[in-house]
Amino acid sequence: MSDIILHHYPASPFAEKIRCILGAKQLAWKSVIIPRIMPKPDVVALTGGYRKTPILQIGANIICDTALIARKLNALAPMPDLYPAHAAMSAEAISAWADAALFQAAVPLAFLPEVLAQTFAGKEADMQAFVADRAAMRKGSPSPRLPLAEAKNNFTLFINNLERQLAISAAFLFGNSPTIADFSVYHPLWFVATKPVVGEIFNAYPNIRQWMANIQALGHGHSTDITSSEALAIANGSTAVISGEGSVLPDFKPGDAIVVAPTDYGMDPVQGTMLYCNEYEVVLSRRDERAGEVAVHFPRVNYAIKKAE
Ligand SMILES: N[C@@H](CCC(=O)N[C@@H](CS)C(=O)NCC(=O)O)C(=O)O
Repeated sequence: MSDIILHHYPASPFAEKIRCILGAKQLAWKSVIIPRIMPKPDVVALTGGYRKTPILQIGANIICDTALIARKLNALAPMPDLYPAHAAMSAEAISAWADAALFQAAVPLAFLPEVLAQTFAGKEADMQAFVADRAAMRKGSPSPRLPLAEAKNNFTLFINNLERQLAISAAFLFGNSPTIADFSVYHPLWFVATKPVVGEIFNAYPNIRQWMANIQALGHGHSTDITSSEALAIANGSTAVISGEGSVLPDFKPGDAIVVAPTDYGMDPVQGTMLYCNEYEVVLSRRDERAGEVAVHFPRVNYAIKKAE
């Protein structure tokens, strides 16, 4: 099998979700540090337009969105099982809720102007560029950013519940082994906990701190740095592995020209030829001058598939 390559940047919470899963599974991986704002020419060369962080590359297979990345990593390294039968519905439901509602509540806290000023060490122009980039990414989104008072309220409510539940939990949310729910709840909390001043909120939550320490103890696996040019060359020198066939959608079939886009925010469309579509993922093939022929994978949930015009 080709190497696992994660395209990410250190401050990204969704990337932290995947780094922790790589740790839980003790995987070796290659790390490509990408820009945190547009333009991201080397990311877009691989994805065809999708710009969110992180993306996973395995040879010429490009996997977008942590919901699908986690599922792929679980298939590659089944232990610990992120989707055990005893939590099959609950862990996935909590994961989807945390990646959306909990993350939405965390963002305004982690992006408070005084926190951003420290994050960007007073570099006003960089901070402005970041704020403008995120505003552009959310343009037209059906889930606009929460007002601060609402975000604070919701975040506190959520972590109060978590603190109560963890008081009678084992090491992780569903027992002694972590599931997808742990990693999805962890990353928005990590986002806030690692920020100056707002991070102090967790001083009053000893059970959450212990649970976060349990996840941190899993580590991030074993990573080696490579450049984005090296990653592009790997994609170009590889042939995509196609592990599915057919289409579960009556109106679409393999070979159709399609456009896939997220439905929540950062809704940049990606065009290509459908390779296959099942209940978990839609996979399209596209060609890029530098990346060559790649297979780009998207989850079905939170993504729209249309016919290309
Ligand atoms: N549903 C996506 C969400 C990813 C996401 O929102 N990532 C943030 C960073 S943590 C992002 O893309 N921000 C804009 C950027 O990095 O360009 C996933 O699960 O991967």
